[in-house]
Amino acid sequence: MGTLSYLTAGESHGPAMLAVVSGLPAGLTVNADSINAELRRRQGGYGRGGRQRIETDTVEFLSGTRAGRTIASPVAMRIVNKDARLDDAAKTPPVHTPRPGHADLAGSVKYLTTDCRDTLERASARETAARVAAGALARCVLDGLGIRVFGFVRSVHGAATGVQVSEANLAVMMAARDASETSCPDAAATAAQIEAIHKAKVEKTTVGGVVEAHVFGCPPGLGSTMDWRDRLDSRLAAAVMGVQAIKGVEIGLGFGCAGRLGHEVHDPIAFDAGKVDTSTLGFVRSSNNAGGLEGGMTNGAPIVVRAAMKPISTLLRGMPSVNLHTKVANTSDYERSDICAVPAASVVIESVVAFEVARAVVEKFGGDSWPEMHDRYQRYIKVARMLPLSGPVAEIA
Ligand code: EPS
Repeated sequence: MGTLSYLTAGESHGPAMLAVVSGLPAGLTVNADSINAELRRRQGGYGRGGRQRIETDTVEFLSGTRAGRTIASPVAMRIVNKDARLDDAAKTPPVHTPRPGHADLAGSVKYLTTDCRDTLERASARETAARVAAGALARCVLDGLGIRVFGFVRSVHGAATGVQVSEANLAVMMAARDASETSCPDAAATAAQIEAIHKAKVEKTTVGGVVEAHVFGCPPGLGSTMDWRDRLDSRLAAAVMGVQAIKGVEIGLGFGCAGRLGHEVHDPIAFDAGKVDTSTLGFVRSSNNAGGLEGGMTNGAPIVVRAAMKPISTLLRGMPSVNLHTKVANTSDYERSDICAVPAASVVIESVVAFEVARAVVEKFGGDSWPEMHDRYQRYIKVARMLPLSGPVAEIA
């Protein structure tokens, strides 16, 4: 068995979005309802355009499961696009004036065409529906080990919340986030964010923001420091940066580390015998500036990932651009779009982070079936708590 991985396929106005997840162990209970709940969350949020009133994203399993459980083969999932019209030239006309900020110009030159639609249909953030399905499926592994992932909106166009999310207040934060139209667990910040989005709409422009994901319950040692490709922080950064419209990624204190002294940045280590049953295995920290990752590996503290989303590049007011046929200055084309998709991005970030953590779990513990993987996880925790070891691991465990 190799690694956990996934592939997505589908165009925004093609027949469907697809995700194929390979590398899951056999015997894992999969729940379409929990995947659909995440898909619903991704479709929501103040500032979304008319498309979300057309679509009702739900997942169909096409392979890899039997009677609600994985059978180790690749799991193919389909999300049907109700607004499918890609081959109808009248309904999806060519786009000749690229939108600054979108994939239109670079993609058209790259693929030697003047019709930006060939690229924009795949570049569209509609594709993130498939990524959320993949992440929600991978979460079945995390759920089985008590690892919880929580994503939320930190700010929209500067309207920010200062809330501190912790394992202790997670249920309260989750309820507050789910009650917020901007997925922000702070009612006052939500109101300011709604106002910022509304103002952008009136001004025929768009707004971006900052999203955050926290992962609670990871055992120490997920990821690796031995090869840069296996560092969990590098994989998380790549996965998050790979989401449409993301322009910056931070782990923990992130860019804030650069201006501080060493003793102000690094999280002091202490041992608390009363906390050996937690994910820290007793190695407690008074701060978490590292964002739960040291040397590319989890250290038992919560993982904290933050990302900056640029404002959506489809603007009702248009932007200065050039017609690719005539090379004459033109205002960029406008198609129905969103004013703000930061709340949706918080669900996407949560999903891609969950997938990378699940991948690290599968790589560390391995096993062809879920009972085998779970057993290996428990043995590892048991042995790690016994450090220093007094004999070969096989005898101890
Ligand atoms: C998008 C344009 C809009 C967004 C879309 C991303 O689609 P449409 O042109 O059909 O209105 O709504 O996002 C989604 C459809 C989605 O489900 O997130 C773009 O150009 O990136």
